[in-house]
Amino acid sequence: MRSYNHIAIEPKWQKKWGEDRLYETPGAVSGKENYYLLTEFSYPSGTLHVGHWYAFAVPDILARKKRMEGYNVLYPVGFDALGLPAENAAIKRGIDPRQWTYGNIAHMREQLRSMGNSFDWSREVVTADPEYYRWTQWLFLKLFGAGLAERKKAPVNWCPSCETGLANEQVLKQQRTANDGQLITVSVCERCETPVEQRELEQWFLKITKYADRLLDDLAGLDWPEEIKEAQRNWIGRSEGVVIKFEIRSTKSETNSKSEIQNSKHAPVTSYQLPVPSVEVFTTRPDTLFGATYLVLAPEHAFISEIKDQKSKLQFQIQNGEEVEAYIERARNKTELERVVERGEKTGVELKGITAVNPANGEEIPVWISDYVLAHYGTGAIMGVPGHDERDFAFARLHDLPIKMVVCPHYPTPTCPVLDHAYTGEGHLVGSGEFDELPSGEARRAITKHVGGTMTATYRLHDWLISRQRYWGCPIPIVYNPEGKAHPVPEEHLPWLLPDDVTDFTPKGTSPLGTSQELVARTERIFGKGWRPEIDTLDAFVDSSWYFLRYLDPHNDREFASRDEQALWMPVDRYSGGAEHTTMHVLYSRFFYKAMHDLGLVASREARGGSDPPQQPRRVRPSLATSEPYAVRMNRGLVLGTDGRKMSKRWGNVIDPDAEVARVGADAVRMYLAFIGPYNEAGHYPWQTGGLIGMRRFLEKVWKLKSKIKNQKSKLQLKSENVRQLIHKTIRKVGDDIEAFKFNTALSALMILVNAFEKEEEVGREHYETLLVLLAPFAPHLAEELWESMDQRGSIHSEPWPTYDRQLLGVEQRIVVQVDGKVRATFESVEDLDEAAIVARAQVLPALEKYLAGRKIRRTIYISGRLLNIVLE
Ligand code: ANZ
Repeated sequence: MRSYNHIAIEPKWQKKWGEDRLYETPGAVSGKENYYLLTEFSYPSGTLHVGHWYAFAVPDILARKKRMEGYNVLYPVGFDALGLPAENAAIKRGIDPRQWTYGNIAHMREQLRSMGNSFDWSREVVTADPEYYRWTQWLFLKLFGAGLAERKKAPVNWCPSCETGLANEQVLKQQRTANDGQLITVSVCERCETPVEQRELEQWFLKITKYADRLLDDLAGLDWPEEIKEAQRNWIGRSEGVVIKFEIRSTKSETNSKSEIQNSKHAPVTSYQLPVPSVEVFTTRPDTLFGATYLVLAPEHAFISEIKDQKSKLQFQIQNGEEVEAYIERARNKTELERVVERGEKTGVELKGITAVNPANGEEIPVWISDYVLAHYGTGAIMGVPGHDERDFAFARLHDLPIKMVVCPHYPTPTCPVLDHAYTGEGHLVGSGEFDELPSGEARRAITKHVGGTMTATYRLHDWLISRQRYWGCPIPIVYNPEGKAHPVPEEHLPWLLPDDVTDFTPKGTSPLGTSQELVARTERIFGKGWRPEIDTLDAFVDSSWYFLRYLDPHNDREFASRDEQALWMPVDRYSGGAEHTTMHVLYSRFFYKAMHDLGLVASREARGGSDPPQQPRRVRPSLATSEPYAVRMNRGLVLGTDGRKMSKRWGNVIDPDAEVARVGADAVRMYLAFIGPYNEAGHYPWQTGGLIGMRRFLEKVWKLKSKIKNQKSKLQLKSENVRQLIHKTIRKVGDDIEAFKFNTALSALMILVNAFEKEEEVGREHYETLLVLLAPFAPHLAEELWESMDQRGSIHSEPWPTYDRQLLGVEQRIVVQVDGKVRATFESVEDLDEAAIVARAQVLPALEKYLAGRKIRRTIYISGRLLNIVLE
C-alpha cells in the first residue's frame, strides 16, 4: 500500500470539495435543521499565523460533525478589512491601504483554503467592499434617525502617535517604570502602546449607555460561560447609589453668591428665588452620611470653572486660588505618563474660603479637589467618608482630616473602636442622630429619604466613540449645511464612497478625507454650495457589529439581509472568538442587535413560532431570542511559542503554519491544535513540536491500519468483545466532547480506539469505517482519501454521524463518595463492581486524598451502584 503522503492528498481534496461545492450552504434544506457556527472574521493583516489556524481550523471540527449529524450548517468566512492596522501597515510601506488590504486578502484566502475548512466561500464578506459598507452606512443612519448616534464635544482619549480618538475600550492599562523608578500604571493605545492624552473634540458617539441596563440584565437569560458574562457585567459596571446635594457656603460671609450681591443692588428679589449653590455627590453608602468629614471634587468639575467665571452667578472667594490653579494645571499638564499615575499617595488641595453643609446634620465640612475623584464617573464629586472607605481613609490620613466611625460592626455598640483602616462592611449606626442603632441597610433608605437624595445608577460604560480621524474606514454618511447642521446622506446616495483621490494617509490630527477634492465637489454637487462632508470615518468595530447578518444574505442589494434569511439562522448557535473581544466587540454587537431589534430590522428563528421545535434546545431564553444575537458565545485559549511566551517576532518564537503544513500536513496541524488543550477555556498552550510529530505518527498509524482490514463485507466477530464495546463508547465520547468544544479528550478517545485496533490481528471493515467517520472532522483530507480508497462513493463528509448502542456501553454507575457523611467526590464506573472494588477505587481518588491521608477507615456503607460512605476512626 502507498504510504501516507499529505502533499498529494490535501490539495487534491481541497480542489475537489471546491468543484463539488460541498460546503455551500443553502438557506434551508427540507428536513434539516439549520445550525449557525460563527467565528470572528480576521483582519487582513498579511499572512496567516498559528492563531488563525486555532481560531478557524479547530471549530471546523464542530461544523463538520454537525453536518454529518444532519444539520444544514453555515460556517462562513470573511474579512474585517477596514481600520487602523491595515492603514498603519500601508503607511509604513508607502502604498495605498486599499491595494495593501486586497492584496493580503487574496493571499490569506489561499492560506485559509489550505486548512481544509468547510467554509462556505460563496458567502464571503469583506467590510471594505462598498457593497458591504453601504449597509454599515445605512444602519448608522437608522441609528442616527432613532437618536442613537450623536455628535458632541467630549473629552476623548487621544493617541498622539496614531493621531486619532480611541474608544475607552481601546485604551489599555500598562505597568511602566517612571523616571523616579516607581512602578506606575499608564493608559496606552491598544494598537501602538503610546500613552494616551485627553482632548476635547467634536466627535460622533453611539449611545450604548441607553442600552446599559438591558445589556446587563439580559445576560441572566444567556447560557454563556459565567466568566464571559461576568466580564461584561464588570465592563458595564452598574452601580446603584444615591445622589445627595451638599449646599456650598462661603466661610466668611453669609452673602456668598454674585447674584445676591447684584440683585441687592439692582432689583428687589426675594431670597427664595436665589439658586442655592450646591454640589451633588454620588454615593453607594448614604448610610455613612453622618461620617462625611469633607467633600472632594474632581479637578475638572464644572463647579470650579464656574467659580472662576466672572460672569457666573456664583461668587466665592477662593483664598488659595493660585495653589488651586496650580493643582488643576498640574493635573491637566501632567505628562501623559504622570497623568494616569496611580500611586498610593492621594494628592489634593483644599478650596479655602468655602465649605459644604452636610445635609444630614448641618455640619460644615471642607471642600477639596483631588484627582483620585474621576470627572466622568457618578457626578464627579464625592463625600469623603474616611471611616468607611479605604481611598477616603488614605486621603484623610495624608491631609489630616477627621475620621469618624458611623457604622459599627458589632451590636450593641457602647463604644465603637477607631480602627487603623476603614471599616467597609455593614453594621449598626452610631453617631448618626436619630438613625443610631439602625442596621446599615435600613439606614441607607432612611437617610436617603431624610435628606431628599435621589436613587440612581451610574455606569462604568460610556457612550461609544465611533469617529476616527483616519482614512481607511467607512465614511460617515453625514453632510453639513452652510450653517454647520448635520444632515444624513439620503439612501439613494449610498454607498457614500470613500474618496480615492487622497494621497497622504499619515495622521495629522484631522482626517485625511479633508484633503479630498472629489468628496467636497460631490457634496456640493448633490447638496448645494457651501455644504461640507463629514470627514471622519467610522471605527472598525461598527463594521463588525453586524457582519454576522450579512453572511445570511451577502448578495442582497436591496437590504442588508432579508428578514426571511434572518429568520432561518438567527440567533447564531455558537460564536467562537478571542477572549480579547469579550467586552468590546461582543458588547458592541449585542447593543447593535438590540437597537436593530427595536427598530424592527431583525428577525429570528424563535420568533417564527409554532411548528417544528428545534431538535436541540437553543440555549437562549425565548424572550431574548429576538434581541440577542448569539445563543452561545465561547472564548478560545491562546497558543504560545515553544518558550511559553506570546508568539512574536520580537522573541523569535513564531511558528509559521505554512511551513508546518508543508512538513506534516494540514490534518496533523489541525489535530495538534485540537489536542493542545480544552478549546473553550481561556488557557495558554505552548507549541510543542514533539506533539505535532506525535499527531503525524497517529495519522500514519490510522493509514497503516488499513492493511489489517478483514476484507469482507459481513459483520466480523471481534475476538475481543471489549473492542466492540470500546467502539460504542468512543462514538459517544467523541460526539459529546466535540459538542462541548473538548476536542482534546475526543482525540484521546480516538487514540485509545486506534491502539485497541492495533492489538487486534484483524480489523473489521465496518469498524475501520466507523473510525474514519469519527476522524473525518479532525483530519478531513486523510479520512476522505482512505474513504475513497475503500471504494466508497461520495464524500465521507456527507456520511451520517455514527450512533451508538446504549446496551453495549455496559452498566454505568455514578457513585457518590462521602467521608463521614459529607459528599467529597463522585466517580463513574462502567462495570458493576462489588463493594470491595468500589472502596478500592474510591481510596485512590485524588479528591479524597486530603480526607483519608493518615486516617484509618472504621467501616464503609455501600448502597449498590449509588453511594459509598467511608466512616473514619
Ligand atoms: C461615600 C462612601 C462611603 C462611599 C463608604 C463608599 C463607601 P462604585 O461601587 O465603584 O460605584 N465615588 C463616587 N463617584 C466617584 C468618582 N467620580 N471618582 C471616584 N470615586 C467616586 O463606587 C461608588 C463609590 O465610589 C461612592 O460611594 C463614592 O464613595 C465613590 F463607606 O460615597 B462612596
